[in-house]
This record gives sequence, structure tokens and C-alpha cells, in this order.
Amino acid sequence: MIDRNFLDWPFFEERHRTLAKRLEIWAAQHCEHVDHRDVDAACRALVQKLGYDGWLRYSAPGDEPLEGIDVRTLALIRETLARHSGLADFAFAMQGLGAGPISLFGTAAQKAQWLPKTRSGTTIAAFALSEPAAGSDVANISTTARRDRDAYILDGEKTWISNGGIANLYVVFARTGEGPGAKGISAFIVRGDNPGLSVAERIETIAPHPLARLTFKDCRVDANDLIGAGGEGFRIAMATLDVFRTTVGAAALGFARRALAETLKRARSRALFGAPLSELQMVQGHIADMAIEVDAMALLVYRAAWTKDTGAERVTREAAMAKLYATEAAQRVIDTAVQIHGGDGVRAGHAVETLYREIRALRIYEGASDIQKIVIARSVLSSAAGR
Ligand code: COS
Repeated sequence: MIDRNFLDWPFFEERHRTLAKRLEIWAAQHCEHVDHRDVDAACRALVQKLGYDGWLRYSAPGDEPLEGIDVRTLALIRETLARHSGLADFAFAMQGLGAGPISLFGTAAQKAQWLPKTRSGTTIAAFALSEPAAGSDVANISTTARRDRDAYILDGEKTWISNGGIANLYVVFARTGEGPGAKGISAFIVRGDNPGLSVAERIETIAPHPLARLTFKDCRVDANDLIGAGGEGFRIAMATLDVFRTTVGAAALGFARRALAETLKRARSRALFGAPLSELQMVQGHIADMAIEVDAMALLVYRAAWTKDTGAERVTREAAMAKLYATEAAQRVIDTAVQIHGGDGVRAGHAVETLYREIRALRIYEGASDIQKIVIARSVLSSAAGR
């Protein structure tokens, strides 16, 4: 019941279609019955399985013999996994985001040391940017890293860190002071067992996954664990998000496709006023709106991915549009799916009830919807000024 026609769009090559077909079979076997009672254990198992069966090899390429990141592949994988299991999508996505700064900006030695391990699923990765007083305003982070001979010493706090508590590798952004605001931030590799790193709090959310607040106290890292040059951290964070924001849109698309599929199943099988729901014009109107939104999401997501893959230096605007539209539209599609399911739509454990909880955070993390609007408007205004 899932519409696969989009794979014939000109954004894709044969390798994408082959991968999507293979992953569909894998996900149906491994992702439909994930046990959510212990999310740490479930995520560890999923990362291991995704690594063992080769899917994580796409999450963080950048060292020989693999080529660079292919955003269409990442998006197709996230869309497919999200359609089957939000936690499987999360496990895949966080390996990519956590290792992303190394994959995109690391030295050959950093890539060789870490990427084979994140791709095999033997090392779990995390991206530590947000702070209690600086979530949307990244330039204002206050965690510090001071140079001490051949090391840096990190002090401060990070919060809302996905995989916090189970990660073996954290990419941490801290203020090194080369310049004010955005110009004085650097990115560091911090090992999960560093004695200066501790988990201050595990955070529970409406769609549980491993999430924590972290404390850094006299946390010493080798100077070789600096990613890129000192002061480049803001640019590294933003460029990493330019890749992964598109894939957040892809996950939202996967959730929305599942909601539409569940709705079609329901509308055709449930009778009301003597006929299947699908014969009621009001329901048909909802189905039409859902289908249009799903296609519009897919167009924006794969436009952004294709633009990056075919060589654009920056896709900030395209990625922001894909993330903003897809996450907001998926929320509407899923809300309609719940409504059409009636009481069953809010029954704990029903597919659409789970989707209703899972979609909400995507409108917040990796840049909330209002931040994406700022990014888009600035880009449009500056293009207009240049004309
Ligand atoms: N790629 C490369 N460079 C970028 C960039 C990008 N995507 N975005 C900005 N930069 C550069 C800018 O060009 C600018 O450089 P110059 O000073 O040399 O011109 C510098 O970085 C500062 O950019 P800007 O002035 O736009 O920074 P702001 O502080 O105004 O903030 C927002 C920009 C709000 C867009 C940014 O803080 C943001 O994205 N916030 C949301 C963060 C987020 O996603 N948090 C979730 C964490 S992960 S769950």
C-alpha cells in the first residue's frame, strides 16, 4: 500500500532504487516489533544490527574506499526505517549526526580511527551542541575548552543530547575564544569513558529514546581531538546540520507515509452509515489532502538531497525548507490519521498513536520550525539584495 512511484523521479539513480528495495525487505523483517520497554537496550541492539548488516556504512563515509556522504541515500534509509520503526530511524540517524563532523571535517587520522567503528555499530555516536541556556542560539554556547599544552580542558553542560548515556563517542562544541560569538567555537571528539564527562540527568520524553543532560568537568582531551581548526566549530555544526536537517524531513516523510497507509487500510475496511469510510466524500477529501502533503514533502526533501549530492556547496535554504515543511506537514497528516481512526487512533500502542507521539519532537530538534523560517527568510532576502 506504500506508494513507490517517487523512486522513478529524476532525483534518483538505479543504485538508490536497488537500495530502497533491499532495505524495505530488511526493515520488514527487523524493525516491526522493536521492544520499546528498555530504549537503551533497544537502541544498542538496533545500532549493532544496522552495523552488522551493512546499513550504517552509508551513515558516515569519508575515508577510503568509500566516497563522501550521499544525502539521497541517507534520506531514503531514514524514510524507510521511520515508516517501520521510529527507534530504528533514530538509531541510524544518530550514528550519522554524531559522526557527521568527523566524516565531513575530520583529519584522515580521525576518520580512520572512528568511522569504521561507527559504521560497524561497535561505537555509538552523539552530537553534543545544545546547552540549557543555548538551544536555538548556538553562537551563545558557554561550555569552554581551554588549551593546556598538548590538550584542551572542557568545562560546562550540554543537554537534550540524543544517545547521551549510551554513546562511546561524543562530538562536543565548546567556546575556545578565537573571536566573539560564532567565531570562537570549536568542535572536539570526547570519548564516552572520559572521566571528566558524566551524565547529570536522563530525560524522558513522549516518544522515549536515549536522551541526557551531560556535565563536563576538567574534561581533558588530546589536542589531536580538535575537529577542523580552532574557531571553526560553528561552521562545522551548521554544515553538518545542513546535511542532516534534510534527513529529519525524510524521517517525517516516512512517518507520514505510514500514517497515510494506515488510514487507507482503515478507510477501506471500516464501515460507517452502511458503506466503507472510503466512500464518504469528507474522508476522501482528507485522503486527498494527505496524499498531496506527502508528495510535497517528498519533493522538497529529495530536491534538497539531490542539490547537495550534485555538488552545491551550501544547501542551507533547501535543507531548512525540507525540514520545516516535511515536519509540519507530517504532523498534520498524522493528526488527520488519528481523527479518521476515531477512538483507536488514541489507543496506546496503535500505529497512529505511536506516530502522533513520535512526530512532535522533529518540529523541535536540529533547529525548531521558527529557526528554519529565520534561515529561509535570511537566504531569500540576501538573494534578493544581490539581484
Ligand atoms: N554553513 C556554513 N557556514 C554557515 C552556515 C552554514 N549552514 N550558517 C551560518 N554560517 C556562517 C555564516 O556565514 C556566518 O559567517 P560570517 O560571520 O563569516 O559571515 C557565521 O556562520 C554566523 O552565522 P549567522 O550570523 O547566521 O549566525 P546566528 O548566530 O545569527 O545564527 C542560526 C544562526 C539561528 C540559524 C543558528 O544558530 C541555528 O541554526 N540555530 C539552531 C541550532 C540547532 O539546530 N540546534 C539544535 C542542535 S542539534 S539537536
